[in-house]
Amino acid sequence: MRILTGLQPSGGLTLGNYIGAIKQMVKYQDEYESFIFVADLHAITVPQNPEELRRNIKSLIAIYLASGLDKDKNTIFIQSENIYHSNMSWLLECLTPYGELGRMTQFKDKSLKHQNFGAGLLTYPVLMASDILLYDADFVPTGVDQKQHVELARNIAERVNKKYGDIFKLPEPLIPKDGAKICDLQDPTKKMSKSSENPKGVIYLLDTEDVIRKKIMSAVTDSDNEIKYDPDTKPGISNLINIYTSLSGMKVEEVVFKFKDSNYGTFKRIVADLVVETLIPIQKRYQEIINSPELDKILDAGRDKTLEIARRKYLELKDRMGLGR
Ligand code: ATP
Ligand code: LTN
Repeated sequence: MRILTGLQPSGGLTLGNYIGAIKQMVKYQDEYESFIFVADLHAITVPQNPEELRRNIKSLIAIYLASGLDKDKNTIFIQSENIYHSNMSWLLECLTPYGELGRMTQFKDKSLKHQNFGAGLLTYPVLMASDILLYDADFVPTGVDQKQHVELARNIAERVNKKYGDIFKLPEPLIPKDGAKICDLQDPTKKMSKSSENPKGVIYLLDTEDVIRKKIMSAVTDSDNEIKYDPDTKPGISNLINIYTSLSGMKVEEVVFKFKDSNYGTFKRIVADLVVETLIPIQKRYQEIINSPELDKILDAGRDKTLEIARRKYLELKDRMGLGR
């Protein structure tokens, strides 16, 4: 079985991205044939600074590797280095009803946030469908926010298969059942997000140990000083329990039982220790990888392998549609 997934290189990955996306990829590499990429073409659907974008692309690859993605178990590549993603996207755009794209919730949200946005913001999910369908992915690991896009990819595949014969495999989203949503430390009713306005509520994967500890120690909690899991009435402490649970591999009930007699200060310190213990080794490996020639070798191999696979799929649809000679 094959999976394919990617993140956008929009800078400053958070502990939420690590727990919700990267840690899952590391788990899946032992269960599936994995294609992992950097969605840089998706990133330009909103304005980007070119130097910053290039730095973020490389940085994301180094984060993948430093977090434990094994180059021998995954095909790792950069989306824009494979021309067939955008070529395929054009073919699929012409086969996708305009109205269907306007109904995507992400488009509705993002088009309100940005002024004078480009047409790419609307066609974004078709490019995502191309990413998925080019590789016959069985499953697409992703957050709930992307479920609608994976469903669109499946609809596109069904439609194309009906019209031109069996070309595409029908993909399914793979959403972790126990996957906790990590919340902002200053506003625990909100998702921890890299585009947050208040960096104090967000743990960035490359934050120093000192900064990580300070942010966790000043996380907003309630005043009853009782370690209990109740996201509705105790969102702050429940968020810290979620962080501890996700990083330790323990169950929520086990964590609550273990710390039932601790006060908030002690529990925060223990959560901070675990976050530091998790992130510092990743940061060390990141520093070793970011400027190593190994990185280029991995990306060259990923590009060459995916060009071969994607080319075949693209030519198949192009041919069946009657394009070219
Ligand atoms: P933005 O601020 O640009 O919306 P983001 O940090 O919210 O970005 P995305 O780039 O939308 O993150 O997320 C990539 C993937 O990371 C998501 O599909 C989801 O799986 C995961 N993810 C992001 N934030 C969290 C979070 N707070 N908790 C759990 N998973 C998360
Ligand atoms: N839209 C996704 C990134 C993404 C993706 C994909 C994920 C682009 N193409 C294909 C899975 C499969 C996001 O913003 N998280």
